[in-house]
Amino acid sequence: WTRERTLVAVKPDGVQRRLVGDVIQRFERRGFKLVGMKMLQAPETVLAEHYHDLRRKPFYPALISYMTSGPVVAMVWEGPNVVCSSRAMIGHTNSAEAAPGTIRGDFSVHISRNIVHASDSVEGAQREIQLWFQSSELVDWAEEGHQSSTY
Ligand code: YYY
Ligand code: MG
Repeated sequence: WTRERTLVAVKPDGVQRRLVGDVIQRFERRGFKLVGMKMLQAPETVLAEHYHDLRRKPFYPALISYMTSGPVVAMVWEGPNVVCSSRAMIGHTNSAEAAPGTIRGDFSVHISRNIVHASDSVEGAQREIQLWFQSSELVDWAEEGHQSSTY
């Protein structure tokens, strides 16, 4: 068993629309474990690295300006299959195609204002967690044993 973690971030539109609590609640109720969280104005250097693969896309300048338009809430969640499950919970990249019940499908209609980020692979998650968090900012807390999420 290896511990799986992923990076989830509520984007500036999610913060503006007071959806931070709803996003956290969905991950908590699913049974995932919150091991890191902070609010910050995302530095352009971090975003450039975070979205490095998209740097040549036509929407890239708009994406960076959106992501710097206000604070984000970055989180690290841990649990079995958390990378894949998180992607299912946030829904399709294009909100217009996102299923009801997903975060994007419940709160967003446009790809350029899609509320939330989640890493798309285990390797990507490790890279993104290191990019957004110092290891000292991650908390390795023990579960009591009566949590539904104990694994
Ligand atoms: O991982 P995910 O956020 O679902 O999509 P990516 O393909 O990684 O793109 C990152 C980000 O870029 C997406 O959440 C919105 C934005 N974007 C866009 O504005 N227009 C596109 N055609 C594709 C992506
Ligand atoms: Mg992505």
